[in-house]
Amino acid sequence: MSLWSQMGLQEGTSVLGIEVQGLYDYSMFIIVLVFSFVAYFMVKIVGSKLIGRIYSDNQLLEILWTVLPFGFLLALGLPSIKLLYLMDEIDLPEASIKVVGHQWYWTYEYSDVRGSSYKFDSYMVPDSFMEGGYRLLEVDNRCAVPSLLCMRGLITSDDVIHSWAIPSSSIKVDGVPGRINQVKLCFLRPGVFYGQCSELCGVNHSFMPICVESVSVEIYTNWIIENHNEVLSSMNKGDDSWTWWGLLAAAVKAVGKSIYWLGSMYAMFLYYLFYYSFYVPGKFVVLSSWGFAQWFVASSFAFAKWCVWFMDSPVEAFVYGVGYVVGSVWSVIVFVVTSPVKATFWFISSIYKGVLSFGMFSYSVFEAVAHSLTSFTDDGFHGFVMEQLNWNTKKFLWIIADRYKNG
Ligand SMILES: [Cu+2]
Repeated sequence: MSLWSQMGLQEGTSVLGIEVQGLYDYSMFIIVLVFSFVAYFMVKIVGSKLIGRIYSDNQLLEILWTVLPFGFLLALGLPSIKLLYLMDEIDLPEASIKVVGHQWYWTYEYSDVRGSSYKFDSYMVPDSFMEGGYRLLEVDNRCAVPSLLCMRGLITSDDVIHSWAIPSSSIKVDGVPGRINQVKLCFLRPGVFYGQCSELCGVNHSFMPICVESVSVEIYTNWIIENHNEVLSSMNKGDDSWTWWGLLAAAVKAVGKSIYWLGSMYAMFLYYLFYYSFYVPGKFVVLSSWGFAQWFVASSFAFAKWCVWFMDSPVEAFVYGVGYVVGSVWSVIVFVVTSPVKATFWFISSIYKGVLSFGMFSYSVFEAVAHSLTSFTDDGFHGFVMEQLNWNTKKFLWIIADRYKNG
């Protein structure tokens, strides 16, 4: 959940949440770099009397300030579009949780798990009943979901439009009367996650919070079978005392921190510029041109050997060299003259192959760069999550099968 003086997004609690957090940090990274760069040059140019000499009719500068923003926009847009489409992805859910918005509370209905249909209302806990916990966020009955199990949320409304939102998991789905919207619910860890109704729905719009409790698959499955209510866990109250000295120290710390972060961001920018402009394509070039490199090394070695021979006995080596070159040229001429069709075919096919491999090469480089640009979590993390999901799905089905094997 959000806390006082929080600058960034909330810590992601689903794969999508982490990806969106990554996109936010990445976007802020680019935006702060561009903003500080432009601000610096604005101040510099406004205070200078010699701008005409450097900046007027500077063709290179004009090309640069057209091409660079284009690249930045592309770098901002591509990952954003990718995540936008990933948000609509449901995958294969194990069960559904129906969420119905009312004026002004939520109803959760668990009716997809075999043999159990369970429904309860979730109201905000008013101040007069609060015993610790978070004001305006705590509810009497939390929506229980399993962690690391793929679930589907079906969101609708009974009266006006509401919106079911959990920022830390990048979930925000409108509950529209007469329609059912779906969303993937897959929390990465057990915990309590908060949200609020995000579509203005009347006077008590601010007082219908969303509180999701993510529990382990075993607990969830047994709970849904038994239809037991979860007990509100007591929470610690935050310390909210402050002094002027503390405020001053915090301000000094914040200024120091911003200077430090700005410096490290420029260093990081240069690192990534090098990484994506040279390292990624360079690595690909080295790997793909291995065959050519082998041929080149072998030829160089042969040539060096010939050079040594030439120093030893120049006449013999020279005659051999001339003979070799003439022989090679002669064999090409003989090949072209004796079988012109074959030679033409070979020539055209080599050009075709060359163009094709160049195209493939450019495409692979583009793909490699695009993939590393648009993914904020690594493949190892995805593999780990998939492994856990598979294992939890098995557990979920085992527990249900075990409970119902005797009818
Ligand atoms: Cu609302």
